[in-house]
This record gives sequence, C-alpha cells and structure tokens, in this order.
Amino acid sequence: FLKAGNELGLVAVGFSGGQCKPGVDAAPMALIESGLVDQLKDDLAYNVHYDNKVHAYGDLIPHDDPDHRNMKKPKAVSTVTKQLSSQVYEHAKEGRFVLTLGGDHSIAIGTISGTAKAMRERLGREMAVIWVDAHADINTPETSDSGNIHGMPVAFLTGLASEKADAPFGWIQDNQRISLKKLVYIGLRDVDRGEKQILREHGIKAFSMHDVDRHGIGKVMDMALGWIGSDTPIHLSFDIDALDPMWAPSTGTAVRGGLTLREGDFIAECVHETGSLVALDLVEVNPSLEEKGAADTVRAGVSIVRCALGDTLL
Ligand code: B3U
Ligand code: MN
Ligand code: MN
Repeated sequence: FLKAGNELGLVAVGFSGGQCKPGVDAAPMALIESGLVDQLKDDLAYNVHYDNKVHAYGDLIPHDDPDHRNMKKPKAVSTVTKQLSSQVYEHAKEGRFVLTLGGDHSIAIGTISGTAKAMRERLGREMAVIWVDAHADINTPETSDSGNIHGMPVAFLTGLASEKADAPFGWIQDNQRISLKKLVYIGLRDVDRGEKQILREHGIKAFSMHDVDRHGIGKVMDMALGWIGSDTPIHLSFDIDALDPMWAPSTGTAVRGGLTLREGDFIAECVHETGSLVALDLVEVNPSLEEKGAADTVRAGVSIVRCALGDTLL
C-alpha cells in the first residue's frame, strides 16, 4: 500500500555544514563510485530516479552566517534542508522510495520533513522514524554544548525546538513534523545530559547498546517495530556511527562499543521486511577520516542500503 512498484528516488547530498569536519560531503560520491546505484538497478531491480548530481547547494549558502541561539551555520543548514525537503517531498509524493545519501545528519531535517508531509498527504498517516545512531541528535540549541546542528535535527523535527523567522528553520510547518511517540532510537551510547533529560521527560522509545546487549538485536527489533505498529510508514535514518568503529571508523564522532556490521544490516533487513519502509537516509560517512578504514566504512554503508532495500542472504 505504500510504494508504487519498485520506483526509487535518489538524492545525493554533499553537505557538511551541520558539523565542523570537512570530508563528509564526499561520501555520496564514494558510495556511488563503489557501485551502489548499479547494484540497486541490476541486483535489486529498482527503477532509479537520479539527477546524476551530488547537490552541494553552493548558490544557496550565505556568506554571512553568524551563530544564532548557539547554533553554528544556522542559515546554511536551514536553506539547504529547506531545499532538500522539497526534493524529497517531490519523490515521495509520487510514491517513490526515497534514498538520501549524506552528508552529515543535519540533512535529516530536510529528508524527514519532506517524507512526513508526503505521507500525510498521500496516505493520511503519521509517519514513524527509526533513528539508528550512537547519538540521540535531540539537543535543542540551548542544551547543545557543541552548537553543531547535526546534534539537533530531532529537536527541530519534533517541535521541541522551533523558530519564527524563515531562516533558520521557521519554514518547518506542522505537517512536516513527526510525533515524539512515533520516534524510536537504536544504538545509543553517547547521549548528552540535556538529551537524557528530554528522552526521559517525554517517554521517548530508545534502545541503547545496553538494551542490544541484554536482549539481543532480534528482540530489540521486535520491540521497536511493535512500538511503531503495522500500517505505519517508516523513515529509517541511519547514522553510520551507530556501527562500532571496528566496522565503520571513518566518521566524524566515532564511539566505541557499537553495533556489529551484521547487527546494522539486520536492523535494515527487519525494517525492510515490514513492507512499510518509505525512505532511508545514510549519513556521516567521512572517507577523509581514518583513511585506512574508509573503504570498509563505505562498504558498510553500501551494505546497509542494500539490506534496507530488500537484499537477502538466501
Ligand atoms: N551530542 C553531541 C555530539 C554529537 C551528536 N551527533 C554527533 N555527535 N555525531 C552534539 O554535538 O550535540
Ligand atoms: Mn546522527
Ligand atoms: Mn551519531
């Protein structure tokens, strides 16, 4: 009921302004050069709608972009995500699965706002989000120590943080937001104090690495998908730093004690199996960090995308 056949919209986003380390903007090209698009077409039989372009949004990015409410590069992130939101929306409203290759995780402000609006209009349903990450990315500008907006996307998407002026982020309308009740985290292990308070206060469903250790990833996925319920469109936002640095070292804020490669793939496989997955973001691959591990990190990213799109072991 969710997808129009095997149509897939691909958006490549070479944007790094949500954090301070250059190189994450090169990830879409690295992922595509490793053969991802051809695999989607040839192995998984998707009809791929791709403009053959890594979007950097250079013409949209303002030169004068002072900090605002402690946020770094607020106008840049806002204008890029606003544009991305409409690109993703255009794909999703046609019934295409939307695959977005980042870029840092601030781009999820664009992708999720785009799909959330399209799902409301197309299906009359509120979308769920599964956020796979070492971090909760739910800081408000006030709780953030870093001021990096890639640590804040969930706050803006849920309305915990908002702004009046169009830039930054005043453009986000209610129909582009998601409910805190329909948000599930997996893989958390580096959550700021203010974020922990937000998670507790709002009863947000979160499976940390402790939960993965205690129950195993199979049970965690049963619980996560049970919380969301069936007949709910799902947007999977996958930060490669959810994986242990052993498997994905080339990322901006690697945290030890993470998911194995198979656990990451398993999450993607389980979400695919629901038949309700409508969009996937793959973010925070930075091939210029820990360069010896860059090929492995890219390979892990490709694998997660393949699994989420229906690749099976047998
Ligand atoms: N919570 C910290 C660190 C962080 C968030 N996301 C990443 N790192 N990748 C922050 O900056 O908000
Ligand atoms: Mn993240
Ligand atoms: Mn992260």
